[in-house]
Amino acid sequence: MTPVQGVDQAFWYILGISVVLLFGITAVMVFFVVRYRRSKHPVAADIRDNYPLEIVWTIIPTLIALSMFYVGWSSYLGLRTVPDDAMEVEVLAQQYSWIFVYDNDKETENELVVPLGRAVKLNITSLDVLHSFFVPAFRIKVDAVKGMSTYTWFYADELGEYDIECTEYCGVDHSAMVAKLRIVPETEFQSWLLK
Ligand SMILES: [Cu+2]
Repeated sequence: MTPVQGVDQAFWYILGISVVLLFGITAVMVFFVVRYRRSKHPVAADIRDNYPLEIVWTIIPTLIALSMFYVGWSSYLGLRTVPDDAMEVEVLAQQYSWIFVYDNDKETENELVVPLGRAVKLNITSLDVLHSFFVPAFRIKVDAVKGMSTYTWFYADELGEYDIECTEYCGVDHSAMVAKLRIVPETEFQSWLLK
C-alpha cells in the first residue's frame, strides 16, 4: 500500500465512523424524545448502577477510538518510512519560491522533476522564515524550518503535473509561493537532469 492509499483509507474509515455515529445518535435521540415525551411519561425513572450497560458503553467506544488510532498511526508510519532505494532531492524554501537541488548540483526554481516509478525523498529546510511543503496529490505536508532538516517522501507512480504549495503563511507573497512537480519517463528525466 502506498502512503497515498494509507492516508485515504484512514480518512474514509474515520469519516465513515463519524457519519454512522452522527446519524445513529440523532435517530436514537429523536426516538427517545418522542417516546418519552412529557404527555406520555410525566414521571421520570431514576435508573442507577446498570453495570452491564456501563461496561458495554465504555468498551465499545474505546475499541472504536483505538481502531481509529491504529488506522491513523499505520498511515502515518507509511508517510515516515522511506524506501531504501529512494532518490534524494534537497529542497530549500525561501521567500517566495522553492529551490530544488539534485545530486549532480543541478538547481531548479519552482520546478521539481522526477522519474516515473521511483520513490523520491525530499530533504527540506528553509533559508529564512517558516514555510511548509505541501503536495496535495501525494498527501504530503511538512514544515520547512531554518537550521533544521525535515523530510518527506512520495512514490512517483503516475505521469503528470502536480501542484506544490507553501502552506505556512510566510509573508506578503506567500500565496504566490507555488511550484510544479512533474513526473516524467526515466529517459526523459535523465536527459533533463544533464541539461
Ligand atoms: Cu512560504
